[in-house]
Amino acid sequence: MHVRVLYHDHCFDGATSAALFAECYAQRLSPSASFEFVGMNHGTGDVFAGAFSDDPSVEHVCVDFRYSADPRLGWWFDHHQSAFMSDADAAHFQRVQHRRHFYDPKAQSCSKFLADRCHTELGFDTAPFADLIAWADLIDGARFASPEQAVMCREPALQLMTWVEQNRDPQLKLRFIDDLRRRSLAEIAAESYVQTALAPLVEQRDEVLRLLRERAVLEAGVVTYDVVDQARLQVSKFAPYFLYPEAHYVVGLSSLPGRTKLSVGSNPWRSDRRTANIATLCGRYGGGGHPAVGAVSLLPDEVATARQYAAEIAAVLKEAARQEG
Ligand SMILES: [Mn+2]
Repeated sequence: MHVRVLYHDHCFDGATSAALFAECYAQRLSPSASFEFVGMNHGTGDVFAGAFSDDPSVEHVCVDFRYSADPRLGWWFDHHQSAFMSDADAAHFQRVQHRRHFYDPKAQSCSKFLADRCHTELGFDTAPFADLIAWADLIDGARFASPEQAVMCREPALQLMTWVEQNRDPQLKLRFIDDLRRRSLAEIAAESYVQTALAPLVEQRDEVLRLLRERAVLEAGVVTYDVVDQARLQVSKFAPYFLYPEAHYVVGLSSLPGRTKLSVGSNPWRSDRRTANIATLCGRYGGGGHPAVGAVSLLPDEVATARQYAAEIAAVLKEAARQEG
């Protein structure tokens, strides 16, 4: 049997889900199975174009990625809220009741959900992968212990999370999934293919922190920063809380390709305290997001407008922070 594994690309949970399923398949279903791995990316149009083979000897599995009504989809595991691209797809999933299609939008990670299902359904021994599964669950749920853990990413699993999100080398994607099946996270993170790629990312992170130390200001519970003059500087949404762990909210301005971005967030380590609805607040300015984090995108030449919006939003959030105490 040849198994084609479609998995969520550029994502630690996606790579881990792919490795766990392949390992389960080889151990419990077919020791002689061969595998190929195809990274899948969300987007508009038919994202499954070319993903399914007409060869009847190929078994298809899709992990940590959206549903396809294609009858060739043999196995499916997902936990994304946005798993169904249309009502027709959702209705198809409900109607077919496929015994090898598994979906739980309440699962924090696909890795843990898949491992649990493979244990129950196929008797897969997940114990050797307990560390990997626990880290995938923490990472996909963004349950970082502290801003320092989220920003510095010192633990091997978090180094590998950073690596997998930026890697674009197709051969190394396969090597990484293979490594996840047989080696510890510490062993993989120490590999030169990982450390070489991480070095420039660590430099960029330090550059962001240096700039934020100069420019980010905490006032009345709200951190504001403006790095619009730094082209394409990506500020991690956790970095402001690393500098100001007590902050209630963050309002930041940056320049990304083709847009001026106004980022608005609430402190994820103090989510119990949040009273402002950031999706609603950003919505007033043509943006959107979630109750806890959102953004407004403007054109590259609308910096003055963006600064005006940022000041207004910061004022609303300072009042919210004042009442939160
Ligand atoms: Mn996931």
